Amino acid sequence: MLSQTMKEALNKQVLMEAQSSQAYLAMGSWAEIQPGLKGVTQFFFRHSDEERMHMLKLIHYINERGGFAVVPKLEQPTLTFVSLKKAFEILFEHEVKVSESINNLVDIALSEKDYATHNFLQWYVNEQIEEERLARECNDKLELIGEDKSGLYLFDRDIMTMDSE
Ligand code: OFO
Repeated sequence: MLSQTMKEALNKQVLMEAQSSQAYLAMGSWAEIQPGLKGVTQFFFRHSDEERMHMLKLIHYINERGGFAVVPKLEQPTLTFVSLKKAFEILFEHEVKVSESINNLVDIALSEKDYATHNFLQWYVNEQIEEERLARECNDKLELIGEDKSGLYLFDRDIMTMDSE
């Protein structure tokens, strides 16, 4: 059985995952209308789907442990980006915030001796290591590429096979 504090904290994470999904959906929609970003477009849409899966996992867990998962109201995410680099910077910063939030949940689980939730959260801890690594890698590559169009062409091609799963 989840404590009230744990229920609220997990529901906040549901919101965060839903916001992540929306944010990456918006990045996908933006990328889709840019010339030559087919790979990046797929990457953002796929990433958005993954975030929805992260949210669903939490929803099921909360409900299975005697809580009630609240489907949150969402704000409109950022819709346009000055550059692809900027979009990836935002993505990386967002993932760092998500990791902090997961760590905070782990802290709560430990302080409450809620070992089931602690165990459940380990999947998210590992996932965040992967997501941060991937986002950092994309940012590093885009930094190297700069304004080089052939570099961007290769980045767009390679990102189709670079994913967190
Ligand atoms: Fe749910 O991992 Fe990204 O945000």
